[in-house]
Amino acid sequence: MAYFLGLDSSTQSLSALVIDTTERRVVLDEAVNFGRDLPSYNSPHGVLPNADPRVCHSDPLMWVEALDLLLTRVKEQGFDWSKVSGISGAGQQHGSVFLKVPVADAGAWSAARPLVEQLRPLLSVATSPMWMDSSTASECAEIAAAVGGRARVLSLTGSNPIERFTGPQIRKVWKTQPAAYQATREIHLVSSFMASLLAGTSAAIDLGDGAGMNLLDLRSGRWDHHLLDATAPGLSERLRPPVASETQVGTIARYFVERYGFRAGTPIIAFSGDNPSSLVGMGAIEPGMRLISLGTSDTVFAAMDGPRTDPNGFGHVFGNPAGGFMSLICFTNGSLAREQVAQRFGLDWSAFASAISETRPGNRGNLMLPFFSTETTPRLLEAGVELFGSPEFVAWQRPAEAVRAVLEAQALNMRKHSDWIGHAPRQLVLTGGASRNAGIQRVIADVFHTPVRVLSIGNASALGGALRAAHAVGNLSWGDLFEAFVALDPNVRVEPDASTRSAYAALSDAFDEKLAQRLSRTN
Ligand code: XUL
Repeated sequence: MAYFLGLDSSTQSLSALVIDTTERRVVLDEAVNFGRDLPSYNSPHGVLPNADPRVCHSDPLMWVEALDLLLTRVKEQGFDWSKVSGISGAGQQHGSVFLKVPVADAGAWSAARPLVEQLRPLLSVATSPMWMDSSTASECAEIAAAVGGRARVLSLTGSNPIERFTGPQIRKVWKTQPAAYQATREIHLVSSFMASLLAGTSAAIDLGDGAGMNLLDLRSGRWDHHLLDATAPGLSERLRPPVASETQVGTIARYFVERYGFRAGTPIIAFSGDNPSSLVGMGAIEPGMRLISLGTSDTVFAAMDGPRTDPNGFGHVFGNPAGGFMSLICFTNGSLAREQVAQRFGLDWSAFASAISETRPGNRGNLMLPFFSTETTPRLLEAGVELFGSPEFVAWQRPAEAVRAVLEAQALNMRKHSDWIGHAPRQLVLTGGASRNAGIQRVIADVFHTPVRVLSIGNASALGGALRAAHAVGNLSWGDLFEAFVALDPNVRVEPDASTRSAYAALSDAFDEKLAQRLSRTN
């Protein structure tokens, strides 16, 4: 029997998934929801409220407390943590944690006190900027100017300077909290921070997640010194060199052995970003599959042969944890936008799905620009929802049409901005909470004119962590692991309806026109 644990510290929850590679089955799938289970952090969706809608931070102590809570809860259910032979995992991308003492110097955690108490004094910056933040436009411009322009940053790092990326966020900390930056000796991504907690030592950032910082030279796999210098003084001393994703970054800290019964010496493999981890969890490490993750953010991604960049400048190149690269386009207005529409009309998710069968593809021309928050694709630094069409629709009096409108606009926006990835995909594979919603599956299949499938296991990011641990520690081949754990759900096979083509061609033109008007007005 061999058990491998994958953790996923995402925007709204921390989840744990354990696979048994001998019996070829998932033996544990459990999560802590930050809003519900840790209400004292005042972050119902994992993000702290802020008067400025562009500023999105989270309390890193919430992530620490969630780890203890999750491990305790699972232990109380009778699960035997000593069976786990290797651990890896993932974190929401781009978020940063600033420490005044490196974990390597402080990580001999005492098992007598909760981890959160031991972490609190180590933080040099109280709150962590996270991926929903869009407050660093001037820092992006400054970094670009210092290294010779945006195109230079794009060709080196695979992404334009992007507001939510870690480099511009670090620069903002340096500018706005100089004393705190001076006191900082170690900067982590959420992924390397979680790995460091478990290992009780400073875990390096992996190439998958490190590529989301505007600091990594994609081709050499090293931090680029011009970018480090352009971002903040002394940054190279505060970041460990990045490592390949299969690197062992430590073994489990005594704290977890004594408190939860983990086996001493259990290897910890570098954590990665949630999207790179999902690429593994969806069995898509070779080019050819097109994936859509419907979570707090919606993302479209695929493994790619070489680091090819988005000509429109919205997409990214990240490291593929199995080697090579992946493309990714992130849409900030994902599940929270869908939730806003559902809440407005008091709809549950099944009513949300039924709304699709009650309305017609193309929505009789009714159209929404669904930017409930600022958006990264396309880049919109002002939030704002706009409705166009019949007076009743525009007055929010048509619940079913509003549901269709948000889903159609999201799908049109995804299609429009993911064309550059390459050949038309044979099928789209969905993951994430919303991927099980039949209405969403139907709209995506029709808008992309492509068959839609979903995976049997919903949490691709945590599964990716478990598979990476099994590959690195258990020496199991990707092929065997994917055969055992990555299966398309045989019951979901949504074929596109050819009769919707003309309706969507018209709606797509209208969407392009309204979006162009909006962009020229606001940017
Ligand atoms: C990707 C991105 C989001 C977060 C969500 O670039 O910003 O998908 O990783 O957790």
